[in-house]
Amino acid sequence: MSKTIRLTAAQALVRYLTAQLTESGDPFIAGVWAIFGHGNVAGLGEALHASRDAIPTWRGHNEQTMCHTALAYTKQLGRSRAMAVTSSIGPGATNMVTAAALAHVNRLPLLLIPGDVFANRGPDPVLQQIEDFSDGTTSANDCFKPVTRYFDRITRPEQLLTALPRAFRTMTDPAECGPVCLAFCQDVQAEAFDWPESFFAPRTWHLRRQGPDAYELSEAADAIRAAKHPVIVAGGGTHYSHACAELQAFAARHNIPVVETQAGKSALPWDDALNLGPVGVTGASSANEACAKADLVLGVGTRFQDFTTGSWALFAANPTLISLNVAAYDAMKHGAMPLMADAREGLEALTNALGDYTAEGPDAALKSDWFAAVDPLTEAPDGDNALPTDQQVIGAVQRASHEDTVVMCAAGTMPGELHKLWKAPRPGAYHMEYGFSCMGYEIAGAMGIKLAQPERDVICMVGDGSYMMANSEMATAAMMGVPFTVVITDNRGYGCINRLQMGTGGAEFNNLLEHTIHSQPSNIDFAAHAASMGAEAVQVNTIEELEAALATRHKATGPYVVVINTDPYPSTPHGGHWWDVAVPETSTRDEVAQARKAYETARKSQIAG
Ligand SMILES: Cc1ncc(C[n+]2csc(CCOP(=O)(O)OP(=O)(O)O)c2C)c(N)n1
Ligand SMILES: [Mg+2]
Repeated sequence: MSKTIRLTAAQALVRYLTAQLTESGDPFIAGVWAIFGHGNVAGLGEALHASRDAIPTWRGHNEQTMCHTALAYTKQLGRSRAMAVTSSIGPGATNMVTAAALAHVNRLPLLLIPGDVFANRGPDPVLQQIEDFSDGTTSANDCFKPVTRYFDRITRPEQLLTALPRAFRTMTDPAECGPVCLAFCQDVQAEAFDWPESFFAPRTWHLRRQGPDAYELSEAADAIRAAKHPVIVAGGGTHYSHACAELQAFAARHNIPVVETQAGKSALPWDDALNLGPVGVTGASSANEACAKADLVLGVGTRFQDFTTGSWALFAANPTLISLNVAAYDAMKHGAMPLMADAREGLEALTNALGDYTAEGPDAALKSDWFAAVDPLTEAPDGDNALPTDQQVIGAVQRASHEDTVVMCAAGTMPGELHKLWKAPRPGAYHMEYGFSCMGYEIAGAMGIKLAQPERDVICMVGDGSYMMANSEMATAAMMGVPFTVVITDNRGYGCINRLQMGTGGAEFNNLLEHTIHSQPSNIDFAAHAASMGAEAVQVNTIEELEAALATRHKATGPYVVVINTDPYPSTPHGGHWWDVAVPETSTRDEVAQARKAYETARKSQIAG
């Protein structure tokens, strides 16, 4: 008989977490974000307290945003480490469902441990229990099933012997990576069991690097050799595979231009001659023109989401499409020739197979024309009294940035504008959550990035709308002394959606605060609000004042917030590509009828799946 140790299920779970290591010897789970309630305070809470020297427990203010912090942390580290988040049952648990979906879309590891109802059903219905009239096994946590890669409900302690290794396998498997949910029945957390000691032996999780299949490799190499104007679309998988240097070398050796998705941006430095910039709906003319002419598109670690492909109207008619991706699902998308492999392994094998093949390379004028068109938009205005634009704000932040700056955002005007305009000097300098584009990721996410890379200068760009949706982790960052900069662009509403509404023929309605039903005009003092949570905060009125405020940001010991009012109407008119947003087929508005006509014409250029 192997030796056993008597622990509660919660104590066993925590002990197991501390024994799961990365290849560099760090615990894979860096810590646990926790908001306690009756569903986790007695069981898991006791276990986390007892192990507080081995694994930190942090207290946030909202279950969803605690997950955002955890997700930004792992995204910034290229998935090499992760965090866990625990909640009570009911609302605490369902608060995490949005974040689980965010993790699922972005293929990010996250260990969710919501409390669950009593397995023994003694007190049924326990406070916050959903009662399904026809299914006794349903609980609120079933909401996690479609948005996690692994779901389990722990109704007996010994189920952890299989559930925990499965959870870690999922979080560390490059192809299947995503959120896992161990819904932990609250009575079971407190039950004792005699665990084999071997279960808690330290285990190193190797991040598998899958090589390509010989047949797929030779097919892909033949297709590339036959191409004159190939283009590489660099996606987020390039970063997750830590393959940016290999991609740069591959592009250079074969003289193939690279365009970048939102998740892929910063794979190559912005000033590498082969980096033609951002691709797609929020892309540069340089990148999009190269794609329109490309006879072959090689996707590297991309999901080919609609912003990347211009809703599949961007690429030349029927280009050869190769998808180098670690997940078969993505490698086979949209009729692509699959090259299923880890990005780094795949590029290495491909370069060996291609030998001295070189493409014709990009037309250098594409890039210089692009910057000539957009650089003036980011310059400081000279002396006029107009409201600053978001583009001018980006210019000021860019001028204040350096090699170690990470600019981050998730939703609103800024993602599109930053994708077009931000000049990222090195991998990881641009952190955009655009898989779910989740308003409310920003402030909690900025904290996660700073926790992941304390040596970096983190700048969070956030609109007033996203700030209002979720800002309370600012107080956590102030309390924990996590310094980062927040630039709030206050255009008094949902500027980007207002423009989209106008672009689809709609009346300005219910987006800017002035176009809403109200009796008092909204007038939020964001600087005072942030200051009340312990941030250092300042309101500025001009780009010059913004630059002066940014220059002192390094002195702050916690969040440093700069608020600036901006004009909700201008966006960068250059570059970009059509995006499929369905316009009503019939309407009493002439503008809608006009927009519908343009929409029908544009749809004709979509490549069928
Ligand atoms: C959670 C969530 N709800 C709704 C949306 C849809 N949406 C995208 S951007 C946006 C408005 C963002 O407003 P703000 O942050 O002020 O940015 P602005 O465009 O005004 O600069 C909305 C409602 C979303 N992406 N996420
Ligand atoms: Mg706004």
